Amino acid sequence: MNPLVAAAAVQAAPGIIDKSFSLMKVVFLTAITAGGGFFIYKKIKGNTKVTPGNNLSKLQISKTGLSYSDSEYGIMAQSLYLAMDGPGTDEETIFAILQSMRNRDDLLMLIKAFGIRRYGIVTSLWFGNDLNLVGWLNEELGSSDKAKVRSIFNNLNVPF
Ligand SMILES: [Ca+2]
Repeated sequence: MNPLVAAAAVQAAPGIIDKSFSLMKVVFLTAITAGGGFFIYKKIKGNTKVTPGNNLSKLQISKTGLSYSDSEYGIMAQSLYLAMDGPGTDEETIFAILQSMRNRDDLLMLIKAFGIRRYGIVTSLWFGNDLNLVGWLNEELGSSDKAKVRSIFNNLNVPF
């Protein structure tokens, strides 16, 4: 059940239990049920794809050709996170950042700076999966945008 529908149903029902507590409980249980189902689905579906960032500590990056500073990769990674976390997707920001990657090492640094972040259903704080940048992009983007990202990655000799 949609949490909002559940909340409305609880609010409409007369009860001896404190309504706000009851409402919180229903929303929480709905979230657990939905989150649990999603988690199990993801576990069954699996993530067998080998992408850079699956093993961040082994990512070989030559620092000599980098176009940006460490903190700039950090800021860009955080901007990507904010463009994807929560409802909706800010595709414009995602592509602006990805297109500013000039070489393979730039993109690998961005992937490393993004690291592994919890991807949730509603926000990153809710139940979800730990994913790298490639995993996040795959969750957030539609098929035509994924194709665009794939060509950016592949042009820089990075699998997607
Ligand atoms: Ca989102």
